[in-house]
Amino acid sequence: MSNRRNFIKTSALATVAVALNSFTSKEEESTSTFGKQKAEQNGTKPIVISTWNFGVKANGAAWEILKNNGRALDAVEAGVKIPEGDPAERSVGYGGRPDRDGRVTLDACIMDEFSNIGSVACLEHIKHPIAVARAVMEKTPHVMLVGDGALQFALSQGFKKENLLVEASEKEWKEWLKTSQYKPIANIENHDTIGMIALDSFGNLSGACTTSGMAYKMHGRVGDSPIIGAGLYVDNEIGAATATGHGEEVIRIAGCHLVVELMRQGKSPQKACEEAVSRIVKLTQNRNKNLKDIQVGFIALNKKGEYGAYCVQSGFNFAVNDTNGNTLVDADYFLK
Ligand code: SD4
Repeated sequence: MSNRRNFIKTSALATVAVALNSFTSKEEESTSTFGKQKAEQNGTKPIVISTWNFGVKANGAAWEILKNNGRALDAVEAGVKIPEGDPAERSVGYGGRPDRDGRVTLDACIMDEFSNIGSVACLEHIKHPIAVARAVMEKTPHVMLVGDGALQFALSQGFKKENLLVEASEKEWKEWLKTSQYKPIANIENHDTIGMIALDSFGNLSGACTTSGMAYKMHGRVGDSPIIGAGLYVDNEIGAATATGHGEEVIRIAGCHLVVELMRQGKSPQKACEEAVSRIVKLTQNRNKNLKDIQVGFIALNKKGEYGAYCVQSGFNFAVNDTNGNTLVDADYFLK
């Protein structure tokens, strides 16, 4: 009996080992494919765009990689890690506002030029959820891990368990508990999700998106940001898009996939973002909801390095870094 148990245990371990080996070779394969593309560097001018004010600093980190002929995937990961690691940024990573139970739960996803994808949702105690999302992409046969499972995986990969609730966020949360009024506010202080999309000098696109989500959300609530197709989408033949704002509305229209598909149909990044926002406007009106209570912003980039952005109401901005420098731009909006 015990022999049989040992056999089962050993063969289960052997299966895991084989599976892990096959992931490693998948990863190596994609790296070497990229290596081939490196040899075929095509003179594309790199560009990176990202959401909100903190996009400027984040773009700076991404640009360091892009300008040295690095890969867009590495650039977007390095870029979004800047606000993730900054405790003064209170809506992403370390320092993010907690849910209504006082728990900081993080959502993130990443997508590369080969359509490899990785995502984590409702992840606690890990400062850089984007790096865990990348590990999900590169080291597991899955595309998404959530909650405790995501944390266990992160710890197994050597990520450090940390307290992410900073004093200022805890103080605000305790104030909020006095009324416990739940009205998700996005866009009020220019500091929400960071979504970043980039085109490298090999003509390849990648994207990353990371957030602590809506402050004081229900525990376990997941928004659009870790959902491939909603908060982020990349198609290396066409373009990339990422979103910020009320995640429920972005998920409802599978927002970023829609933006990329509109670009596939020939729309410019600007027109594609406008049409996705008009879809949200229409569905909000059909459902008799007040548009004034909603903010969603999209940014998009195509294969030629053209970009665009659009949102429901004023207040959304994004940062663009290319060979001309790094600038913050106010996005055009629907509710005038
Ligand atoms: C979410 N989209 O969790 C995120 C939050 C955000 O501007 O971007 N707020 O729904």
